[in-house]
Amino acid sequence: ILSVMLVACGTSNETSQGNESASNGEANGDVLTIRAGIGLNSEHPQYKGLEKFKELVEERSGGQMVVETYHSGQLGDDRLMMEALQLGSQEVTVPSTAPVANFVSEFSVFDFPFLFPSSDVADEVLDGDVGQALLQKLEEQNLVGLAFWENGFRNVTNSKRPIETLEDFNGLTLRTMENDLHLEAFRALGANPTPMAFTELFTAMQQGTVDGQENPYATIYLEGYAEVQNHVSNTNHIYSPFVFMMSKPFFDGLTEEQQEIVREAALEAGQYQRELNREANETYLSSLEEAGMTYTEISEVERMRMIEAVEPVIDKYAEQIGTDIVQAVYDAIEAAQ
Ligand code: KDG
Repeated sequence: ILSVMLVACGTSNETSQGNESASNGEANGDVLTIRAGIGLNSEHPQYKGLEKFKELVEERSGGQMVVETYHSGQLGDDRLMMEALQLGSQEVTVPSTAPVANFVSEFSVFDFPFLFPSSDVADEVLDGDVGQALLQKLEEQNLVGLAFWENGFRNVTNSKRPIETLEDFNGLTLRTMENDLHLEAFRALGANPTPMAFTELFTAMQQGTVDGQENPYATIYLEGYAEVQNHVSNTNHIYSPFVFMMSKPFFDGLTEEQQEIVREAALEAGQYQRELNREANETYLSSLEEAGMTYTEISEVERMRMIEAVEPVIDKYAEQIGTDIVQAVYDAIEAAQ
């Protein structure tokens, strides 16, 4: 009877963990499984970063911690995964800062339109004091912010017309992330924005529920949006950071050594992810043109008009967030240049 029970036990263990390295882990039941889920697909640098995190954690913990990676919203959309982290039913997710602002409103500051002049400046600000102070705030929400990764500069695509001037936004139905600042910024530009989870976006464009969307070139290309979108412009309107976060109930249960391993791995995998991501965002604009999309450049004059159009929205949110944090971000940007 005992051997039957042991066999049964072994089997159920293996299926519940569903992961090759998990079943190779220690037999004493001490193996900790980290389920890490993202919305983007397995071709995206974000997923390559997650694979790097897995490699580092498994190697450095000697198999005591195993990482299962999930892409394409297999575990849910950004909001759902963050809620799962709060409850302790999922361990890691890497959302854009925009949906994070629904949990800690100050995160909206990083999504101010036309804020960061370059990725390098963004790195310095996010990895510096202000960025780290905001990661700390996640603890109030039962989340642990371990590192900033990169989504990148966002660009508008649509199926109706080239966007060249401010007026070209008029009446376009654009999907935005679920974030009020994004929504109001696109209203200020004249578009008709509608918030939606990333997991629903492709179908919405395919069925014509929305005319367009905005994302970095890597996402636009790798998610196959060229199949359902005709035009892309270098609006570069918002720089999107990713937040690598862990469930606080899970993190608190780790030994100090294990906490150090996941923290270091999140940072190192983040360096790797940022590099891959920058290459991808540079490469894929020409791939989009090859895939048949028309590319339109925004002139400096038009960009200035867009910047002016969103200014009242920025002022409103700066006041809401608190001028001290916003000023600290502006100062850090200036110091980084
Ligand atoms: O994995 C991250 C995605 O879920 C999402 O944050 C990507 O930029 C994104 C979007 O437009 O929703």
